[in-house]
Amino acid sequence: MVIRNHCYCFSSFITIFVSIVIHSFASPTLHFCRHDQRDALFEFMHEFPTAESFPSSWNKSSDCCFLEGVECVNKSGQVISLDLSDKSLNGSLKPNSSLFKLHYLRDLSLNNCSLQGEIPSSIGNLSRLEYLDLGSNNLVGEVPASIGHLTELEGLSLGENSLHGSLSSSLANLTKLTRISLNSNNFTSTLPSNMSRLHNLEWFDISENSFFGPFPKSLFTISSLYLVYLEKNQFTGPIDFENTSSPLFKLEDLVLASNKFDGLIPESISKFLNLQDLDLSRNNFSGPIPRSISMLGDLRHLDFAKNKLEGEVPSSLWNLPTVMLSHNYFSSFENVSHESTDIHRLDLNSNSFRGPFPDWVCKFHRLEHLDLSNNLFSGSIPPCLISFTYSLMELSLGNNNFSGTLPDIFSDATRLESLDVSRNRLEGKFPKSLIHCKALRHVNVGSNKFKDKFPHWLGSMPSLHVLSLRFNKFFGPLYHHRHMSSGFKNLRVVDISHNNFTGTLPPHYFSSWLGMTTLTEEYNQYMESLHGITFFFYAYFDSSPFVPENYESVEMVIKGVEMSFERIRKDFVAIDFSGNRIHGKIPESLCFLKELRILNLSGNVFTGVIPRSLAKLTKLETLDLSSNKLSGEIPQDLGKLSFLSYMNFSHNHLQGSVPRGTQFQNQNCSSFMDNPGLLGLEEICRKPNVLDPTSHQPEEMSESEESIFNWVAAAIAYGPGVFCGLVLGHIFISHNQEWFAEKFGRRKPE
Ligand SMILES: *[C@@H]1O[C@H](CO)[C@@H](O)[C@H](O)[C@H]1NC(C)=O
Ligand SMILES: *[C@@H]1O[C@H](CO)[C@@H](O)[C@H](O)[C@H]1NC(C)=O
Ligand SMILES: *[C@@H]1O[C@H](CO)[C@@H](O)[C@H](O)[C@H]1NC(C)=O
Ligand SMILES: *[C@@H]1O[C@H](CO)[C@@H](O)[C@H](O)[C@H]1NC(C)=O
Ligand SMILES: *[C@@H]1O[C@H](CO)[C@@H](O)[C@H](O)[C@H]1NC(C)=O
Ligand SMILES: *[C@@H]1O[C@H](CO)[C@@H](O)[C@H](O)[C@H]1NC(C)=O
Ligand SMILES: *[C@@H]1O[C@H](CO)[C@@H](O)[C@H](O)[C@H]1NC(C)=O
Ligand SMILES: *[C@@H]1O[C@H](CO)[C@@H](O)[C@H](O)[C@H]1NC(C)=O
Ligand SMILES: *[C@@H]1O[C@H](CO)[C@@H](O)[C@H](O)[C@H]1NC(C)=O
Ligand SMILES: *[C@@H]1O[C@H](CO)[C@@H](O)[C@H](O)[C@H]1NC(C)=O
Ligand SMILES: *[C@@H]1O[C@H](CO)[C@@H](O)[C@H](O)[C@H]1NC(C)=O
Ligand SMILES: CC(=O)N[C@H]1CO[C@H](CO)[C@@H](O)[C@@H]1O
Repeated sequence: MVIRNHCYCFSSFITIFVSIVIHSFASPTLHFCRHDQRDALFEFMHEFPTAESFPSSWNKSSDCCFLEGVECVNKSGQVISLDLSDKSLNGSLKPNSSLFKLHYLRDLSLNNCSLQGEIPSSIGNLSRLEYLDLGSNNLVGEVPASIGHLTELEGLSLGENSLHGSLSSSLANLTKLTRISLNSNNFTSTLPSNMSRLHNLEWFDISENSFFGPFPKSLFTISSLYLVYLEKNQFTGPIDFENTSSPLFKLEDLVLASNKFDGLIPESISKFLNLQDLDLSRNNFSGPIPRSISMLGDLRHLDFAKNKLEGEVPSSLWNLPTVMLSHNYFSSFENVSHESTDIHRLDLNSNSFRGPFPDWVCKFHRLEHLDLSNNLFSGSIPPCLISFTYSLMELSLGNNNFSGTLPDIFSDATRLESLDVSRNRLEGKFPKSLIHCKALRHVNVGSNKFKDKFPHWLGSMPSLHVLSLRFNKFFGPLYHHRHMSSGFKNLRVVDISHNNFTGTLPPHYFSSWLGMTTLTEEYNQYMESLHGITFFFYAYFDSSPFVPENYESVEMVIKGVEMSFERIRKDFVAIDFSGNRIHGKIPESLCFLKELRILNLSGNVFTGVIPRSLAKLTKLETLDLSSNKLSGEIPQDLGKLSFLSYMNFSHNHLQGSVPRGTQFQNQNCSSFMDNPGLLGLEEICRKPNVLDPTSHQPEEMSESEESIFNWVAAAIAYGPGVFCGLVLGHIFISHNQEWFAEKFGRRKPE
């Protein structure tokens, strides 16, 4: 993408100019500056509350032509350029500002100066301006019509402000303009109906506004055009380039994304022979991809995603580095015979492709991202994919009809970050060669028929954030003491529900899951200061969890409702172990996972009491412990969890009274049923309560919560059995003496 902050300053020129002058006339008595110009400059400076943020050279004993950011004409001493970009002026441009006395200005750049208020119409007095850059400020109001007086203007940059209203039709008078940047404002108007007078225009960026009306055809009669960004506006109707008289050789970027354009993509698009970036995504285009697209030999990035395009995908696209066609109605490909070495990203997600895996894809030796998910592909996944696994970063084949095994082809896939083969009919073993994929962040093989033991080695993947094995036939113990060093240090979302996992989970089971833990420096230091335990925690706490901008897609049951996430929210942290045969106690170490929002342990064979320390999970929104063999009371402290909007304790052996607190009182009666010893349900079960899973979306947490340090300190004060913390570490070491001795060459410290 092209850089959006256009600074029209001539700073390098100024530097050269100034140094030449200094070297030639080092005498301080030589003055170039005109007094009226100097006075205007200093008056302008004092119009701002933060006059001290002007460069330090701005003092009256300096020649005003040598002030930083100022440029004069040598002989006359007229100030022709003023560039104060990135200086925080923190004020407004007054209508009677002395700035407007600088009549000779050709170049005015006040980009990123924290300017507020409106652009005064006196700006029209600077009639010699060639470049005006007020780009990245907090300017409001409308652009004054007087801008039309600036007939010498070549560059106009007003992007990233809060300007609104209509664009003065006088703009079409500014025939010398080569660059217009009005991006990221609030303009709501149509464009001038005939812009062909702007016959020098090269750069036209009006993205992220509310411009509306038909496609600005007249723009494309300008043969100097180099870049057109219209994305994120409200333009409607069909596009066409018929009046584009001759081929436009210069246009390289055409971005029309996120408007309401419709109709066919015209064959005339091929008039832009040097086009490199063509983005028509998120519109309402229909019909096929025009065949003429093959004439665009320089095209590198083609994005037609989220339209209503259909038919066959022409094979000429396989020569482009990036092809994004997701969320359309494409149904077939033109066959590919040649090898393609250029294509890096192929996204065919959510179309209507059917039939066997398109194994000519195996000829794409540099493929980094392949997304075929949400189609109707069937048959097996071919082992020939191994031909590009060394470059592969993303493989998404989810929600098709693939069957057979997932070939064990990943031993070279050291760049692989995301593997999603969920919602197919794959069976057999989970591919062991994935152990080589140290870059893995996201593994989703849910809703298949994989039959294997739990892949413990995934725990050693340093970046693994999302793991879904749900609805398969995985079996055997979930925990094995020999694998305890496998930390799952960065896991944020784990769903292994509805398999056949067995065994117990030791109390420390979750203690290495740092990705779900609120880490603080104090916590680290505290753990290190505890003699003996230091080693154990040190081994895990050597790096803080890496939280990426977003995750790939995953499906989960949230608050009792199956949901599918295309992008997972950064703060979404969830554990679903439901529907297995795990027995024994609920591990106390859950209480470390302070970032946890969803916890589902239902449908297992957990026994013992509900750990009171769960009340430390202050971000918890969903807690499902139903259908286990839990006994004892529901900890009263859980009533204080103010975000806990969905909970289910049904089908256990719980007794005692249900905690007070609105979250409990608002639950459905069924959340507590089949616990014969449970008391205090009269209120809850009397009211007709329809659970609305969309309600109670929690707001952001305030930062007022206690730090984990205080909480661990409290754990010690309360003593064993109350919280985890220290006690947990102790339990861990005594359970794993052999491992500890082997790892650190010494016995458990007393
Ligand atoms: C004014 O700026 C010049 C540099 O341009 C500097 O040499 C001089 O010391 C400054 N004078 C004051 C009073 O700050
Ligand atoms: C300014 O004056 C210097 C010295 O006479 C000269 O070299 C330079 O070209 C002049 N610059 C302009 C822009 O006229
Ligand atoms: C804007 O200016 C400030 C200094 O006032 C600077 O720290 C910041 O990086 C600038 N922003 C951009 C986008 O250049
Ligand atoms: C800018 O000015 C406003 C008052 O107009 C003041 O509240 C704010 O602190 C100032 N900011 C800076 C960075 O000087
Ligand atoms: C702008 O020019 C008009 C006349 O040309 C004059 O009346 C006005 O004072 C000027 N404004 C400023 C701020 O210099
Ligand atoms: C500009 O006008 C304001 C009143 O609107 C006045 O207080 C100020 O002194 C004027 N400034 C100049 C430079 O004339
Ligand atoms: C455009 O320029 C013409 C003269 O060149 C002038 O008559 C007309 O008023 C201008 N239009 C606007 C909107 O400034
Ligand atoms: C647009 O303006 C140009 C000259 O400025 C003129 O030649 C052309 O006919 C106009 N087009 C339309 C559709 O009015
Ligand atoms: C396009 O060309 C046709 C015929 O030459 C003409 O009638 C029409 O006004 C033109 N449209 C634009 C927007 O220039
Ligand atoms: C897209 O076009 C269809 C007709 O093809 C129309 O029914 C639909 O409303 C349009 N959608 C938008 C968002 O403009
Ligand atoms: C789960 O595993 C047990 C053996 O451990 C087996 O008897 C049982 O049939 C399995 N259940 C399912 C649903 O596969
Ligand atoms: C589309 C858009 O963001 N419009 C905003 C433009 O700015 C005004 C305030 O200046 C807002 O009220 C609009 O919502």
